[in-house]
Amino acid sequence: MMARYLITGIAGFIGSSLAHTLVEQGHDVRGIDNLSTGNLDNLADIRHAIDFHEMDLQDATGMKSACDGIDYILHQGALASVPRSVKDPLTSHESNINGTLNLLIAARDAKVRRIVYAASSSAYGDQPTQPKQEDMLPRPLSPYAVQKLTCEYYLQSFYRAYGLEGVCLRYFNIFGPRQAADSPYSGVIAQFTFKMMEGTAPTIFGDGLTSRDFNYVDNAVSANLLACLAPSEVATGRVFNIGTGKSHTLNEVYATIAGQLGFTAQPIYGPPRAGDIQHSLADITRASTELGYLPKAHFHEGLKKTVAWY
Ligand code: UD2
Repeated sequence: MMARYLITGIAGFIGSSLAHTLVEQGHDVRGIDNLSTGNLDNLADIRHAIDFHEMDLQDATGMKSACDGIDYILHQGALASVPRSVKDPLTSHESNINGTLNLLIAARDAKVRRIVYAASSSAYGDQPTQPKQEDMLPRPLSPYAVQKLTCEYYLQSFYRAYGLEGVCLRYFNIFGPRQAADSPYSGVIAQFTFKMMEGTAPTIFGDGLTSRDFNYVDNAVSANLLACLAPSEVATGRVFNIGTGKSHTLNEVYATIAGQLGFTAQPIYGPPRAGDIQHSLADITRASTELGYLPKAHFHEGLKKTVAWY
């Protein structure tokens, strides 16, 4: 059945990927973005098929009209990045927490059926046990992790207090085409690819053995669609890890991209970044068994498509 979707952060990396899939499937797509980090180029080929509004999440009147008549909200809009939040915690707080709260109030008043939230694996912080399971105690290390975790709690409280259905997807390092590459706050795969294509050796922060559960964007898109359609008793008020169950080190990522591009220079090693976690790996049992989530796109094939896109 066709449904009406609102995507926040629609001009960003994951938001625009969601928009392409939903438009292809024939759904009604409305999208908002304040274009602070998003880019309308990401929507160029589907711009005619979506109802786009340049708008900030903190604009209460704007959120009211954005939520009007919507079935599902896919809330991707945020000032992402751990180091950005370390540098300027207040600005990212305003965008990530105040913006989300403002959206939740509008969604509640508009009687939106369900909101699916882009939560973050950073919530686990320096929790030492691997792989990460949703029931582990969160130990956030950065302002960004605190902000993303706070909004999970806000979603849960809006369900309990007002009956607004919310599902939290804890994304583990999503990568793929359309991820911005030209900022120091971009994801590592995008930055490494961009720099090597320019002929500059990227910097690896730390010893190169830092590892992440890198998850290709198509898997995150499918998780969002499953989260909208899952029965309420399974999904609502709950948190799901959206990773792959496998991790790769930064040295491996560097070598793989370099191999694909024929880039021969050795990496530069720098000190670890403040707020960084050493290892991150998802246990995806809950999402698999309860949402039917299956990360079909694998790391190497995803990396090939990503490098080819830039
Ligand atoms: C965090 C979250 C992720 C998502 C993301 C949004 C964790 C484990 N993951 O990603 O789920 O919410 O934030 O922004 O918290 N690095 C380099 N060289 C560079 C750039 C990065 O070595 O030029 C390192 C960086 O220090 C880190 C790793 O690469 O150890 C990954 O960094 P990232 O910024 O791509 O993602 P991360 O893990 O902060």
